[in-house]
Amino acid sequence: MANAYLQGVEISASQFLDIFHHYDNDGNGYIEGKELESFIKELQQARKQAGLELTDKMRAFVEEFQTNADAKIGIIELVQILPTEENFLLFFRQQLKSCTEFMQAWRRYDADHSGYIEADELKNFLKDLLQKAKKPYDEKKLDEYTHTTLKVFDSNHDGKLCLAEMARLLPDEENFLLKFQNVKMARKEFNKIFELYDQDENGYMDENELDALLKDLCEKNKKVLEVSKISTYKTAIMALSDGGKLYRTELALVLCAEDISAPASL
Ligand SMILES: [Ca+2]
Ligand SMILES: [Ca+2]
Ligand SMILES: [Ca+2]
Ligand SMILES: [Ca+2]
Repeated sequence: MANAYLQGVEISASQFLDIFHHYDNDGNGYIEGKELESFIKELQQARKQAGLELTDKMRAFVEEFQTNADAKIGIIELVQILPTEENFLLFFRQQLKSCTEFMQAWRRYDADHSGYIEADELKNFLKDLLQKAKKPYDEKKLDEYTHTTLKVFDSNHDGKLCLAEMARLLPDEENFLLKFQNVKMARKEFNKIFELYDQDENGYMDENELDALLKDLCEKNKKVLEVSKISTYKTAIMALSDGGKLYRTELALVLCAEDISAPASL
């Protein structure tokens, strides 16, 4: 039982995952509304039963969210309040503070440019994070972390992470990719748009071409995207590019709803 884990003084990474999935009833990657209500209630009960006080972090969390009906918390918020044995998920947060940093990391670790972070690439990512944080680890731990991280973020269960899945590592206010999820296009339409805005027809977007595209896109989707954030969007998306050359497959990660597996140079 996931709520029995809440009594624990320390929770393992996989127990933590069970807890998250247990309370995220609808599986949308967030604990919100009724889910959050029952999480808070059961957290308080479990601590009481175990003869433990709420920790300061838990108390602050309860105070902040108990009365906030619109609140939704992601996995990183949860990992920060539960006494998890290894808070390895927090290493991501420490390294990826902005959407631009996130996109740069994506570009680096999607080594085969498949448009996905597969398990072996995720493992390299985690290895670097652990080394940067000067955390001791062995091969077994690394495999466990990789497995857990994959399970946490792989919402569609295809065994690899797409950009939108991985972007849940970002704080919400930095995660404009969530918004772009709502303006993604079918492959055919995306290709048309790409050709239209690649004005010099050299097969990639430069910063000015992307700027023109984003302006029109924001104008057309004012309810979702923010015109005032165009330069933020642009900087982050350009971080996916190959030294300022944004090819079709890279832009497709953000704007195309379908899997576009054509070679980057087409
Ligand atoms: Ca949910
Ligand atoms: Ca890959
Ligand atoms: Ca996936
Ligand atoms: Ca161009």
